[in-house]
Amino acid sequence: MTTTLSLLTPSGRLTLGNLLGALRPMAERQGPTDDRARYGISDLHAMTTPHDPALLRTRTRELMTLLLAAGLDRATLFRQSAVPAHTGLAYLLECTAHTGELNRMIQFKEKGRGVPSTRCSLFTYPVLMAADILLHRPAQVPVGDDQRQHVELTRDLALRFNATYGPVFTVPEVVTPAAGARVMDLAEPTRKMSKSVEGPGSILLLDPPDVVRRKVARAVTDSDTGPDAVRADREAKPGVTNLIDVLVACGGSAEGLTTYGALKAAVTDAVVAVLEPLQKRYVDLAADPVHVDDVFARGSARCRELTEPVLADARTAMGL
Ligand code: AQP
Repeated sequence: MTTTLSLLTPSGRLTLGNLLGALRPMAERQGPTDDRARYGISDLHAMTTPHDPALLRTRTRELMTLLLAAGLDRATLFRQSAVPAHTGLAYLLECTAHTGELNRMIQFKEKGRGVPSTRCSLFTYPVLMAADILLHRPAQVPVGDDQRQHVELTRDLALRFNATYGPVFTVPEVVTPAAGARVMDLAEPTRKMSKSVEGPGSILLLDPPDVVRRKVARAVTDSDTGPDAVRADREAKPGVTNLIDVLVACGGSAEGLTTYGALKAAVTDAVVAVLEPLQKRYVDLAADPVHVDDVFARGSARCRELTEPVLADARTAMGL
Protein backbone atom coordinates (compact mmCIF):
# COMPACT_ATOMS: atom_id res chain seq x y z
CA MET A 1 0.00 0.00 0.00
CA THR A 2 1.25 3.48 -0.79
CA THR A 3 1.06 6.60 1.31
CA THR A 4 -2.04 8.71 0.95
CA LEU A 5 -1.92 12.32 1.93
CA SER A 6 -4.72 14.88 2.30
CA LEU A 7 -4.57 18.37 3.69
CA LEU A 8 -7.47 20.58 4.74
CA THR A 9 -7.09 24.32 5.08
CA PRO A 10 -8.70 26.08 8.06
CA SER A 11 -10.04 28.81 5.76
CA GLY A 12 -13.57 28.57 7.13
CA ARG A 13 -15.93 26.25 8.98
CA LEU A 14 -16.31 22.77 7.50
CA THR A 15 -19.39 22.14 5.38
CA LEU A 16 -21.42 19.12 4.40
CA GLY A 17 -19.45 19.25 1.12
CA ASN A 18 -16.18 18.73 3.02
CA LEU A 19 -17.70 15.79 4.89
CA LEU A 20 -19.11 13.97 1.87
CA GLY A 21 -16.32 14.90 -0.56
CA ALA A 22 -13.29 14.66 1.74
CA LEU A 23 -13.68 13.42 5.35
CA ARG A 24 -15.80 10.38 4.53
CA PRO A 25 -13.50 9.05 1.77
CA MET A 26 -10.50 9.90 3.99
CA ALA A 27 -11.96 7.79 6.80
CA GLU A 28 -12.44 4.91 4.35
CA ARG A 29 -8.81 5.09 3.19
CA GLN A 30 -7.39 4.59 6.69
CA GLY A 31 -5.61 1.33 7.38
CA PRO A 32 -6.04 -0.53 10.69
CA THR A 33 -3.28 1.53 12.34
CA ASP A 34 -0.54 2.88 10.15
CA ASP A 35 1.22 6.00 9.08
CA ARG A 36 0.43 5.55 5.41
CA ALA A 37 -2.74 7.63 5.71
CA ARG A 38 -1.40 11.07 6.65
CA TYR A 39 -3.96 13.79 7.08
CA GLY A 40 -2.89 17.32 7.82
CA ILE A 41 -4.25 20.72 8.63
CA SER A 42 -2.65 23.13 6.20
CA ASP A 43 -2.68 26.10 8.55
CA LEU A 44 0.11 27.82 6.59
CA HIS A 45 -2.08 27.84 3.49
CA ALA A 46 -4.71 29.77 5.47
CA MET A 47 -2.29 32.70 5.71
CA THR A 48 -1.92 33.47 2.01
CA THR A 49 -4.70 36.07 2.17
CA PRO A 50 -5.31 38.62 4.98
CA HIS A 51 -6.21 36.67 8.10
CA ASP A 52 -7.11 37.17 11.75
CA PRO A 53 -4.72 35.23 14.06
CA ALA A 54 -7.37 34.57 16.73
CA LEU A 55 -9.82 33.28 14.13
CA LEU A 56 -7.16 31.07 12.56
CA ARG A 57 -6.48 29.55 15.99
CA THR A 58 -10.21 28.95 16.61
CA ARG A 59 -10.76 27.41 13.18
CA THR A 60 -7.71 25.20 13.49
CA ARG A 61 -8.91 23.84 16.82
CA GLU A 62 -12.40 23.24 15.43
CA LEU A 63 -10.93 21.45 12.42
CA MET A 64 -8.66 19.27 14.60
CA THR A 65 -11.65 18.26 16.71
CA LEU A 66 -13.86 17.66 13.67
CA LEU A 67 -11.31 15.39 11.99
CA LEU A 68 -11.35 13.19 15.07
CA ALA A 69 -15.13 13.41 15.38
CA ALA A 70 -15.40 12.26 11.75
CA GLY A 71 -13.58 9.05 12.65
CA LEU A 72 -10.09 9.80 11.30
CA ASP A 73 -8.56 8.42 14.47
CA ARG A 74 -6.50 5.67 12.82
CA ALA A 75 -4.56 8.03 10.53
CA THR A 76 -1.48 10.08 11.34
CA LEU A 77 -2.93 13.52 12.00
CA PHE A 78 -0.63 16.53 11.89
CA ARG A 79 -0.40 20.27 11.60
CA GLN A 80 1.63 21.51 8.65
CA SER A 81 3.12 24.32 10.77
CA ALA A 82 4.36 21.76 13.32
CA VAL A 83 6.42 19.94 10.69
CA PRO A 84 9.20 22.40 9.73
CA ALA A 85 10.34 20.28 6.78
CA HIS A 86 7.32 21.62 4.85
CA THR A 87 8.60 25.20 4.82
CA GLY A 88 12.21 23.99 4.66
CA LEU A 89 11.59 22.10 1.44
CA ALA A 90 9.38 24.87 0.06
CA TYR A 91 12.39 27.20 0.04
CA LEU A 92 14.56 24.65 -1.75
CA LEU A 93 11.82 24.17 -4.34
CA GLU A 94 11.51 27.95 -4.76
CA CYS A 95 15.12 27.74 -5.92
CA THR A 96 13.91 25.28 -8.57
CA ALA A 97 10.69 27.04 -9.66
CA HIS A 98 10.41 30.01 -12.02
CA THR A 99 8.25 33.09 -11.69
CA GLY A 100 6.81 32.49 -15.17
CA GLU A 101 5.31 29.13 -14.21
CA LEU A 102 3.87 30.48 -10.94
CA ASN A 103 2.39 33.42 -12.85
CA ARG A 104 0.46 30.97 -15.00
CA MET A 105 -1.35 29.38 -12.03
CA ILE A 106 -5.05 29.94 -12.57
CA GLN A 107 -5.85 30.08 -8.84
CA PHE A 108 -3.29 32.86 -8.31
CA LYS A 109 -4.77 34.83 -11.19
CA GLU A 110 -8.30 34.32 -9.83
CA LYS A 111 -7.56 35.16 -6.20
CA GLY A 112 -5.38 38.10 -7.21
CA ARG A 113 -7.90 39.51 -9.68
CA GLY A 114 -8.86 43.10 -8.90
CA VAL A 115 -6.50 43.24 -5.91
CA PRO A 116 -3.72 45.81 -6.34
CA SER A 117 -1.22 43.73 -4.36
CA THR A 118 -1.27 40.24 -2.86
CA ARG A 119 0.81 38.48 -0.23
CA CYS A 120 3.96 36.89 -1.68
CA SER A 121 2.77 33.65 -0.07
CA LEU A 122 -0.27 33.59 -2.38
CA PHE A 123 2.15 33.62 -5.31
CA THR A 124 4.39 30.91 -3.86
CA TYR A 125 1.52 28.81 -2.44
CA PRO A 126 1.82 26.15 -5.21
CA VAL A 127 5.48 25.64 -4.24
CA LEU A 128 4.57 25.02 -0.59
CA MET A 129 1.90 22.63 -1.83
CA ALA A 130 4.55 20.85 -3.94
CA ALA A 131 6.70 20.54 -0.81
CA ASP A 132 3.69 19.18 1.14
CA ILE A 133 3.30 16.44 -1.45
CA LEU A 134 6.93 15.57 -2.26
CA LEU A 135 7.98 15.28 1.39
CA HIS A 136 5.56 12.41 1.91
CA ARG A 137 6.52 10.62 -1.33
CA PRO A 138 3.00 9.46 -2.27
CA ALA A 139 2.91 7.44 -5.51
CA GLN A 140 -0.42 8.99 -6.48
CA VAL A 141 -2.19 12.24 -5.70
CA PRO A 142 -5.97 12.22 -6.15
CA VAL A 143 -7.07 15.74 -7.06
CA GLY A 144 -10.13 17.54 -8.26
CA ASP A 145 -9.96 19.78 -11.32
CA ASP A 146 -9.23 22.93 -9.32
CA GLN A 147 -5.95 21.52 -7.95
CA ARG A 148 -4.80 19.62 -11.06
CA GLN A 149 -2.58 22.45 -12.33
CA HIS A 150 -0.81 22.66 -8.96
CA VAL A 151 -0.07 18.94 -8.93
CA GLU A 152 1.22 19.15 -12.53
CA LEU A 153 3.59 21.86 -11.27
CA THR A 154 4.63 19.55 -8.41
CA ARG A 155 5.55 16.91 -10.98
CA ASP A 156 7.49 19.43 -13.08
CA LEU A 157 9.45 20.63 -10.03
CA ALA A 158 10.23 17.06 -8.91
CA LEU A 159 11.40 16.06 -12.40
CA ARG A 160 13.53 19.20 -12.73
CA PHE A 161 15.02 18.76 -9.25
CA ASN A 162 15.83 15.09 -9.87
CA ALA A 163 17.39 15.86 -13.27
CA THR A 164 19.49 18.73 -11.90
CA TYR A 165 20.54 17.50 -8.46
CA GLY A 166 19.93 13.77 -8.40
CA PRO A 167 16.99 11.42 -7.80
CA VAL A 168 15.54 12.62 -4.49
CA PHE A 169 11.81 12.74 -5.17
CA THR A 170 9.19 10.24 -6.22
CA VAL A 171 7.31 11.86 -9.09
CA PRO A 172 3.65 11.41 -8.15
CA GLU A 173 1.03 10.37 -10.61
CA VAL A 174 -2.02 12.63 -10.83
CA VAL A 175 -5.20 10.60 -10.52
CA THR A 176 -8.77 11.77 -10.86
CA PRO A 177 -10.78 10.34 -8.00
CA ALA A 178 -13.91 8.39 -8.89
CA ALA A 179 -16.69 10.95 -9.38
CA GLY A 180 -17.30 11.77 -5.75
CA ALA A 181 -20.09 13.68 -4.15
CA ARG A 182 -19.72 17.28 -5.23
CA VAL A 183 -22.15 19.14 -3.05
CA MET A 184 -23.38 22.38 -4.54
CA ASP A 185 -24.41 25.52 -2.68
CA LEU A 186 -28.10 25.34 -1.74
CA ALA A 187 -28.72 28.99 -2.64
CA GLU A 188 -26.58 28.99 -5.82
CA PRO A 189 -26.60 25.38 -7.00
CA THR A 190 -24.29 26.04 -9.94
CA ARG A 191 -21.29 26.61 -7.65
CA LYS A 192 -19.86 24.21 -5.07
CA MET A 193 -20.61 24.56 -1.38
CA SER A 194 -17.45 26.22 -0.05
CA LYS A 195 -16.19 26.67 3.49
CA SER A 196 -14.81 30.12 2.75
CA VAL A 197 -18.22 31.35 1.58
CA GLU A 198 -20.43 31.13 4.65
CA GLY A 199 -24.02 31.87 3.70
CA PRO A 200 -27.53 30.42 3.68
CA GLY A 201 -26.50 27.96 0.97
CA SER A 202 -23.84 26.22 3.08
CA ILE A 203 -24.71 23.54 5.62
CA LEU A 204 -22.01 23.61 8.30
CA LEU A 205 -21.08 20.38 10.07
CA LEU A 206 -21.90 21.98 13.41
CA ASP A 207 -25.25 23.46 12.34
CA PRO A 208 -28.00 22.38 14.78
CA PRO A 209 -31.02 20.54 13.27
CA ASP A 210 -33.27 23.63 13.16
CA VAL A 211 -30.63 25.56 11.19
CA VAL A 212 -30.26 22.64 8.76
CA ARG A 213 -34.04 22.57 8.36
CA ARG A 214 -34.18 26.32 7.65
CA LYS A 215 -31.34 26.20 5.13
CA VAL A 216 -32.80 23.22 3.28
CA ALA A 217 -36.28 24.81 3.31
CA ARG A 218 -34.80 27.86 1.57
CA ALA A 219 -32.81 25.85 -0.97
CA VAL A 220 -33.32 27.01 -4.55
CA THR A 221 -35.42 24.61 -6.66
CA ASP A 222 -37.54 25.61 -9.69
CA SER A 223 -41.15 26.26 -10.63
CA ASP A 224 -41.81 22.77 -12.00
CA THR A 225 -45.00 21.40 -10.40
CA GLY A 226 -45.54 18.33 -12.59
CA PRO A 227 -45.86 14.83 -11.17
CA ASP A 228 -42.22 14.05 -12.08
CA ALA A 229 -40.79 17.35 -10.76
CA VAL A 230 -38.53 15.48 -8.33
CA ARG A 231 -35.94 14.17 -10.78
CA ALA A 232 -32.25 14.60 -11.44
CA ASP A 233 -31.26 16.77 -14.38
CA ARG A 234 -28.03 18.65 -13.68
CA GLU A 235 -28.45 21.12 -16.57
CA ALA A 236 -32.13 21.97 -16.30
CA LYS A 237 -32.71 21.38 -12.56
CA PRO A 238 -29.41 22.02 -10.71
CA GLY A 239 -31.04 22.81 -7.34
CA VAL A 240 -33.31 19.75 -7.29
CA THR A 241 -30.49 17.51 -8.56
CA ASN A 242 -28.23 18.73 -5.77
CA LEU A 243 -30.89 17.99 -3.15
CA ILE A 244 -31.36 14.48 -4.56
CA ASP A 245 -27.57 13.92 -4.56
CA VAL A 246 -27.31 15.07 -0.94
CA LEU A 247 -30.23 12.85 0.04
CA VAL A 248 -28.66 9.78 -1.58
CA ALA A 249 -25.16 10.55 -0.22
CA CYS A 250 -26.71 10.77 3.25
CA GLY A 251 -28.32 7.35 2.91
CA GLY A 252 -31.83 8.34 1.75
CA SER A 253 -33.77 7.86 -1.47
CA ALA A 254 -35.92 10.19 -3.56
CA GLU A 255 -38.01 7.34 -4.89
CA GLY A 256 -41.72 7.98 -4.50
CA LEU A 257 -41.28 11.66 -3.60
CA THR A 258 -43.45 13.91 -5.75
CA THR A 259 -43.22 17.38 -4.20
CA TYR A 260 -40.33 19.66 -3.33
CA GLY A 261 -41.72 19.96 0.19
CA ALA A 262 -41.44 16.19 0.65
CA LEU A 263 -37.97 16.18 -0.92
CA LYS A 264 -36.76 18.91 1.41
CA ALA A 265 -38.20 17.15 4.48
CA ALA A 266 -36.41 13.94 3.47
CA VAL A 267 -33.13 15.81 2.85
CA THR A 268 -33.36 17.51 6.25
CA ASP A 269 -33.96 14.20 8.05
CA ALA A 270 -31.13 12.46 6.21
CA VAL A 271 -28.62 15.28 6.78
CA VAL A 272 -29.55 15.61 10.46
CA ALA A 273 -29.18 11.84 10.89
CA VAL A 274 -25.65 12.02 9.44
CA LEU A 275 -24.63 15.11 11.42
CA GLU A 276 -26.09 14.22 14.81
CA PRO A 277 -23.65 11.43 15.80
CA LEU A 278 -20.72 13.48 14.50
CA GLN A 279 -21.86 16.49 16.54
CA LYS A 280 -22.22 14.34 19.67
CA ARG A 281 -18.64 13.07 19.24
CA TYR A 282 -17.52 16.64 18.60
CA VAL A 283 -19.02 17.85 21.90
CA ASP A 284 -17.28 15.04 23.83
CA LEU A 285 -13.94 15.69 22.14
CA ALA A 286 -14.20 19.46 22.55
CA ALA A 287 -14.52 18.86 26.30
CA ASP A 288 -11.11 17.19 26.25
CA PRO A 289 -8.82 19.56 24.30
CA VAL A 290 -5.72 18.02 25.89
CA HIS A 291 -6.53 14.71 24.19
CA VAL A 292 -7.07 16.43 20.82
CA ASP A 293 -3.78 18.33 21.18
CA ASP A 294 -2.02 15.12 22.13
CA VAL A 295 -3.24 13.24 19.03
CA PHE A 296 -1.99 16.03 16.76
CA ALA A 297 1.28 16.43 18.71
CA ARG A 298 2.02 12.71 18.31
CA GLY A 299 1.06 12.73 14.63
CA SER A 300 3.16 15.85 13.97
CA ALA A 301 6.15 14.27 15.77
CA ARG A 302 5.79 11.17 13.59
CA CYS A 303 5.61 13.32 10.46
CA ARG A 304 8.76 15.16 11.54
CA GLU A 305 10.55 11.80 11.76
CA LEU A 306 9.21 10.73 8.38
CA THR A 307 9.93 13.96 6.51
CA GLU A 308 13.28 15.12 7.92
CA PRO A 309 15.29 12.50 5.99
CA VAL A 310 13.62 13.61 2.73
CA LEU A 311 14.50 17.24 3.43
CA ALA A 312 18.04 16.20 4.38
CA ASP A 313 18.43 14.35 1.06
CA ALA A 314 17.24 17.42 -0.85
CA ARG A 315 19.59 19.74 1.08
CA THR A 316 22.58 17.48 0.48
CA ALA A 317 21.74 17.11 -3.21
CA MET A 318 21.66 20.91 -3.55
CA GLY A 319 25.07 21.32 -1.95
CA LEU A 320 24.06 22.44 1.55
N1 AQP B 1 -18.79 21.19 -2.14
C1 AQP B 1 -17.94 20.19 -2.03
N2 AQP B 1 -18.32 18.94 -2.39
C2 AQP B 1 -17.45 17.90 -2.27
N3 AQP B 1 -16.19 18.01 -1.79
C3 AQP B 1 -15.77 19.22 -1.40
N4 AQP B 1 -14.61 19.68 -0.87
C4 AQP B 1 -14.72 21.00 -0.64
N5 AQP B 1 -15.93 21.44 -1.01
C5 AQP B 1 -16.62 20.37 -1.49
C6 AQP B 1 -13.45 18.84 -0.57
O1 AQP B 1 -13.02 19.17 0.75
C7 AQP B 1 -11.60 19.20 0.82
C8 AQP B 1 -11.19 20.57 1.36
O2 AQP B 1 -9.92 20.92 0.96
P1 AQP B 1 -9.36 22.40 1.22
O3 AQP B 1 -9.44 22.69 2.67
O4 AQP B 1 -8.01 22.46 0.57
O5 AQP B 1 -10.35 23.38 0.50
P2 AQP B 1 -10.94 23.47 -0.94
O6 AQP B 1 -10.66 22.27 -1.75
O7 AQP B 1 -10.52 24.78 -1.56
O8 AQP B 1 -12.49 23.46 -0.60
P3 AQP B 1 -13.41 24.45 0.20
O9 AQP B 1 -13.96 23.73 1.37
O10 AQP B 1 -14.39 25.00 -0.76
O11 AQP B 1 -12.49 25.59 0.75
P4 AQP B 1 -12.29 27.08 0.25
O12 AQP B 1 -13.63 27.72 0.38
O13 AQP B 1 -11.27 27.62 1.20
O14 AQP B 1 -11.82 27.04 -1.17
C9 AQP B 1 -11.10 18.87 -0.57
O15 AQP B 1 -10.82 17.49 -0.65
C10 AQP B 1 -12.28 19.22 -1.46
O16 AQP B 1 -12.30 18.47 -2.66
